[in-house]
Amino acid sequence: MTAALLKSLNLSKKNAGASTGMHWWSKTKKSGEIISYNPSTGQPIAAIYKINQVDYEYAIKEARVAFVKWRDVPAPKRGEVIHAIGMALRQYKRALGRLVSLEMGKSIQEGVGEVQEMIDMADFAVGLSRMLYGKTMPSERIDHRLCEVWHPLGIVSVVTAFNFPVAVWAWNALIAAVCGNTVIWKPSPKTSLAAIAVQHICNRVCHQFGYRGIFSLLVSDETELVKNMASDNRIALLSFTGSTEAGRIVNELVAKRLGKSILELSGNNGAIIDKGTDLSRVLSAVAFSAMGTAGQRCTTLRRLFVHESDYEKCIDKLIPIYKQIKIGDPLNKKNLVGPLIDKSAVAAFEKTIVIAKQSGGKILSGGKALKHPGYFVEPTLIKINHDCDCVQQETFAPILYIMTYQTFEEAILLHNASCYGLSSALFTNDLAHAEWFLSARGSDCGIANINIGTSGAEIGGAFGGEKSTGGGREAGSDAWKAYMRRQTNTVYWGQTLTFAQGVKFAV
Ligand code: UN1
Repeated sequence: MTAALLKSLNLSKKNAGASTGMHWWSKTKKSGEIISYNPSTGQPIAAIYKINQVDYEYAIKEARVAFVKWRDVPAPKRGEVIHAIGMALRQYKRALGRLVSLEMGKSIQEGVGEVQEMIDMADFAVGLSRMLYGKTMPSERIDHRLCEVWHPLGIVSVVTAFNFPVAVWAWNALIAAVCGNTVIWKPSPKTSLAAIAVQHICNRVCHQFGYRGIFSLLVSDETELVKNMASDNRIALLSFTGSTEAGRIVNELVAKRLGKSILELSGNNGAIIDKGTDLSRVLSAVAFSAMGTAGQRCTTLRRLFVHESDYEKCIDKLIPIYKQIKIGDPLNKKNLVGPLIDKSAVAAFEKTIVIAKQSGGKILSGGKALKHPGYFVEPTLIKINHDCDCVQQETFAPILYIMTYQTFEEAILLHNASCYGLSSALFTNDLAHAEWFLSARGSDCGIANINIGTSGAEIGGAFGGEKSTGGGREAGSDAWKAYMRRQTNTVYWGQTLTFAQGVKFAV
């Protein structure tokens, strides 16, 4: 099955790790290989040759040359290329979704859903290609026109994580390209094959339009590469998805050269169930948010606050939901939860369970790694006190801490006590509480939802979070502005020059 799948995506058993266009795939073999593993079995799927410094320089040069041409292409024409990429993604939706599922381990529904998210991004970017609006402001002087225009930045680098191997690239790359930038992608080494498949699709489409170097790919597992990118003045914007720890290093290096960055870092998302909420209506949203993608979304629900009067009832209803969840091969659509990405993720899960128990946490369901091949763990529900240290850590696994509160005000305080600020949710029928949660004294996160879970954000909104989540915004709304530079223009078309602020300067 694997061989047929790779073939349907034009992938061979051995792929070179760098491409800037249809006819240029690196021939480098000396830097060694990265093995892509199937997390459901622990078995290798394929090997990819890593890039070297020469490949890196080549990609930068190509992206620079391509940018000089691409920035002059009218944005609606750039949109046509993105439209064709969206059409190609529709054609390969099933195969690419299966590859994502095979290599990353998310359920097939979520794998295909991720490709749908790319398609949605392509559609959004095409619309945007006719809407990169600048403002015109009234000038304080006669016969002057004052306005803003938006220009592309240059080379945009996109560093993505394993958990969304292709969608997060699309959030960044398709917007960046429609804005007139060229894009160099450094995917997670754990999901290189999905990235290579996407690069093949882009290469084919760009070739049809007579372009190369708009989208490039660099496959490597060297952390030095990301540091080099962060320090490289030729990269105008670095969009980085990863841990807060790594994001801090990237941020420092980019800031040092006064470059631009977009940071989408860790999260520790919380949800509040308001007093008296109909639990049967909300618990499937809670369960999906907590264990979808095996708890490996940045938006995964990790902290659940339930009013004390409903706490035990909520636990009684959640436990059977947890016990009946089907864990197994993500390519079998009966299974809702697949494996974690690798052995170290399982070790982190187990370590957190030990710490939670030592801190007085009670395991209500799950708590163990499965004893069969692959990196499967049980979705886990833990009754715990909010002030335990482990509650404040992000463990990239399906662990949900369930905690209690007395007043709504207290629930918001506990919710906002996290150092992260990505996604949040409130389940309620109380309009005043809903508005409170969404007000300035409510949730302090980048995403705040009412009566839906923390995960499953649509691309139309800007995606990102506050505090140690990094503050970046990607995907919809006006997130495109981060991929462009704003220029303020003043044009004088009269006969008698006047100066701003009423200054008289007679010469
Ligand atoms: C992430 O959690 O890493 O909201 C990205 C969602 C997806 C994207 C999540 N649209 O779950």
